[in-house]
Amino acid sequence: MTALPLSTQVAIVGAGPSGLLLGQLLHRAGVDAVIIERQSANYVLARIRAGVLEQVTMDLLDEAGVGSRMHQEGLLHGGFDLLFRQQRHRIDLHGLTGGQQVMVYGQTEVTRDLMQARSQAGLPTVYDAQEVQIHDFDQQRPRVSWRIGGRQHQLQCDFIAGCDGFHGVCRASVPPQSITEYEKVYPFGWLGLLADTRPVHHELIYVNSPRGFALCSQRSSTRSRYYLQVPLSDKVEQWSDQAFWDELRLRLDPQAREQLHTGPSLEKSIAPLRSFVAEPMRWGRLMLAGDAAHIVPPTGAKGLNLAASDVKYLSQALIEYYREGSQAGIDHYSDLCLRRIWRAERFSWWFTSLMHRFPENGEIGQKLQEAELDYLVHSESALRSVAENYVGLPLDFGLKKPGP
Ligand code: RFL
Ligand code: PHB
Repeated sequence: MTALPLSTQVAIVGAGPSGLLLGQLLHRAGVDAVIIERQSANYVLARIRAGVLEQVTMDLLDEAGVGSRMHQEGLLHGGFDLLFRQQRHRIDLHGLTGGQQVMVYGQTEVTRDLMQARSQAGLPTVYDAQEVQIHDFDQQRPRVSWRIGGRQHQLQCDFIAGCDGFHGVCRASVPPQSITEYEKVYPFGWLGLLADTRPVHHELIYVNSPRGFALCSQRSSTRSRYYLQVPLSDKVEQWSDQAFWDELRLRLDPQAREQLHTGPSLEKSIAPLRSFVAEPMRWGRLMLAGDAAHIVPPTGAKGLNLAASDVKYLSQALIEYYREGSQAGIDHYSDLCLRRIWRAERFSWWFTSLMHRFPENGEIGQKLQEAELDYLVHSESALRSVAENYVGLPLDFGLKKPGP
């Protein structure tokens, strides 16, 4: 293992996709960084999460020099299906957006590619760090400390990048009076199942059924990922594989039901759904990126993509600081990110509201949802709006001034 320096330019807390991608972009620009992660590398790789990458994220992975396996093994999708009232309607992303597509390539694989590039370059990463704490980020020389076994460690730096996810230590270390948090917790979760079975369809199917939402996704032509809306009180142990497949079948249309291939699960877990934003995303020399600063419900497939765009803006700001001695990018970082984040928050909230069952909204809520779905699939403008949000906003969106 590479010897750990006592000081670095950027200390990155968290080795999820945000932290690893930031480390890689900084390395390619000659900026030094150390990553400190509380879990083991294998634990991080075992988490099954996102599956859909926007063009902006693909471009960023290319820029970081880690895109080649994604291009070989990932699946480009030019559309997806919406299923309601037993009928499927294709959203032609490619046609509606002037040729844009999304890439189906799992977060696990993105993380694996980034970890491999980092270890090949011999860059310092600390795994299994306990009691990680950040200090003095309102002063010139912040520090990060942690313990491994019985030994205490400390790293001095110019900046701390808080890439430690929703439950991390970085956002929690900011004085509460300096931060505003906006939050909505949804009254249900997603039960996910991964299996080595042929996907039911060559594109994704988002399902609004009387029994609740379902999603048919995939990781490859032989590996499927499915989700079911379940009450928050459900425990994963209550759901046998058979019970999952039976319930999924009940939420599909007759054709999909017939084509569904079932098999033993490789992984099964329940994720709660929330919308969350912390403002601002920078205090002194601490900058937050990714899930540390914001969460979207996964319906719009935006979480990992937002993390990637934060990291793009943050790496640019830090590189500008070291190359040109300019603080401007650091000063604008939070505002630049937040405009794009709120747009993605709105879309993810809207798509979640459209596709899930909300019994607490009563019969009128149900009727209004049905009317909105009906309008959507019969209006080219409405379809175009969904498509342009799903494929993602351009990176310079935050730079453009809001209109009059
Ligand atoms: P992560 O991935 O949570 O990584 C944070 C890392 O920080 C570590 N950590 C600490 N390290 C040191 N000290 C501490 N005190 C620490 N506390 C935590 C953690 O161990 C971890 O390794 O955040 P990051 O890097 O910002 O990445 C964000 C993405 O993981 C997330 O937004 C996406 O997975 C969201 N998401 C999706 N996003 C998409 O763009 N497209 C999708 O299709 C998509 N599908 C999903 C999703 C998330 C889901 N779940 C489980 C919430 C589907 C699901 C079901
Ligand atoms: C996934 O494959 O995990 C996935 C795909 C699309 C979403 C959410 C999750 O909207």
